[in-house]
Amino acid sequence: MSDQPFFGHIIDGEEVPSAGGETFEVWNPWTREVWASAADGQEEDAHRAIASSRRAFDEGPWPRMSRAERAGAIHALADLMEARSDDLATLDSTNMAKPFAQAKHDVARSVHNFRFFADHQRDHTGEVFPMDSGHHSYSEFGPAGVVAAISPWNFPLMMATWKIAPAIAWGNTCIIKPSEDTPASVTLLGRLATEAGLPDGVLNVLNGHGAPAGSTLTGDDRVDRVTFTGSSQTGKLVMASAATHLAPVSLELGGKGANIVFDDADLDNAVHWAIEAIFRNAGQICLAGSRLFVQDGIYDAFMERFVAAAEALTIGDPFDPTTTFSALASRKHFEKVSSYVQQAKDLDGTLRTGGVADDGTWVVRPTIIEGLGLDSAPYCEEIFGPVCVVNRFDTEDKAVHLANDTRYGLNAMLFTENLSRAHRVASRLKAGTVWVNCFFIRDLRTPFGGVGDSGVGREGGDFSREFFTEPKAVVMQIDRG
Ligand code: TXE
Repeated sequence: MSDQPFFGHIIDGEEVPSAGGETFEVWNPWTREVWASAADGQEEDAHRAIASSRRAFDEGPWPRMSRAERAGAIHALADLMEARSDDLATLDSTNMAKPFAQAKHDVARSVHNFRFFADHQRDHTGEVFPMDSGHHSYSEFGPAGVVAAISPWNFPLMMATWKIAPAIAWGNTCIIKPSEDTPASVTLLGRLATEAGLPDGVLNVLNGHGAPAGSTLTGDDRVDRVTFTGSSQTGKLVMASAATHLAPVSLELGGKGANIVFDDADLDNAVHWAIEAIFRNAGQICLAGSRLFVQDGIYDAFMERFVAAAEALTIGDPFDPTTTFSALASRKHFEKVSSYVQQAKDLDGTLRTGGVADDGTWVVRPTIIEGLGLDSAPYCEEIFGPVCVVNRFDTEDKAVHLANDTRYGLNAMLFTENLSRAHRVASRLKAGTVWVNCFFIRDLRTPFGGVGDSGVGREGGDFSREFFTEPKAVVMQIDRG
């Protein structure tokens, strides 16, 4: 028996292996070693998780609790997460080479996800529709049922909690399937849910691969909602699978975010956020500012500082407190990102800095490329790594055209000190979120999601309520005596 950690499924409050004993290896991308194993969920395991969540919804206390009781239980889970925040962050850093300080930041945001949605459902209001006909109507938001949530590996804990928190807050039960690359932190979250006393089956964790674990969940007619974050390609499969039983889907998919820097930008601020937008988490962010457009008048000054700031990032062990940038999350992903860097070179792009670290690690250094064609793959496709493709522009119209000329539309950034321009351009950009003079700042009440290949639907605040509940209209006749 190995003494490596093992991450089982959490079903009905217990951690269990797959019924057939299947497991998969869990890698540490910084050391490039296997450090743990996890249960590899098969159809039978998925059916068991669904049956458990179904039972918890149909017969258990959770959907029938008062809103205040549910909020209290979720806050208790958030308290435990805070107490174990170093452990949760350690698992994400080990599992995907996220610098520890960034992993801690993710845990804090994950805790906030739970606290926010606990309070949001507890304090929500319905609407009243006064009618002229001697009736009045009002809206009511009841839980939808069993939610299947499928999450990716780039923010293992944070993306999972972004789905679990509103799902369970609104009285649903939830099965989360983390990415097979990063099962660790979400499994610990499942253990904490048991410890916090959440009723059995309210939060089940099913470990395993996209198929059969994920696809069994999305295609099962006992599942009432499917929420997914991942690639656009897999998103289409998930939507088709959920359509077989007409389960509503919420899909947050890839991105190729435009970052526009106008001549009148505050240069220090623009450089700071441009670095964050493409090199935080080694660029493995759907919201990355991977297409950078810089206006002619500021181009040279901006690029000089941008390149210098990229070169000043400290590459290293994610647990070294001085590290700001580390390896990519898996060998497969390292190979994908490396191949885009190679394509850029083959296409005669100019590498201003960066490139693949040629030392056997899975590091692609902070990379900045100029001179690529607007139809080239590294410019058009989601690389999902620390690779920024830069172009210059002259007019505001041109910048808007370049930014919008993509299949994606998750987010965009723009930097200007001109107030009118900021509003004008923000409103013309085809994107779910536009950040002006900043990046990555969120208010959980706002809609979050994307346009085009970046997704279907919005989550956040009342948008999450719409998705995770069955809104109902109640029409009453007023007895006028
Ligand atoms: O994604 P997948 P992968 C993009 C990014 C990355 C690429 C591939 O460009 O390089 O996708 O990454 C589960 N039914 N993003 O292969 O396949 C899978 O097990 C149900 C952007 O990791 O989309 C995992 O839990 N589930 C993105 C999750 O889907 C299935 C974040 C994501 O995996 C499934 C991640 C199926 N048929 C990658 N197949 C973002 N938007 O942030 C797979 N899965």
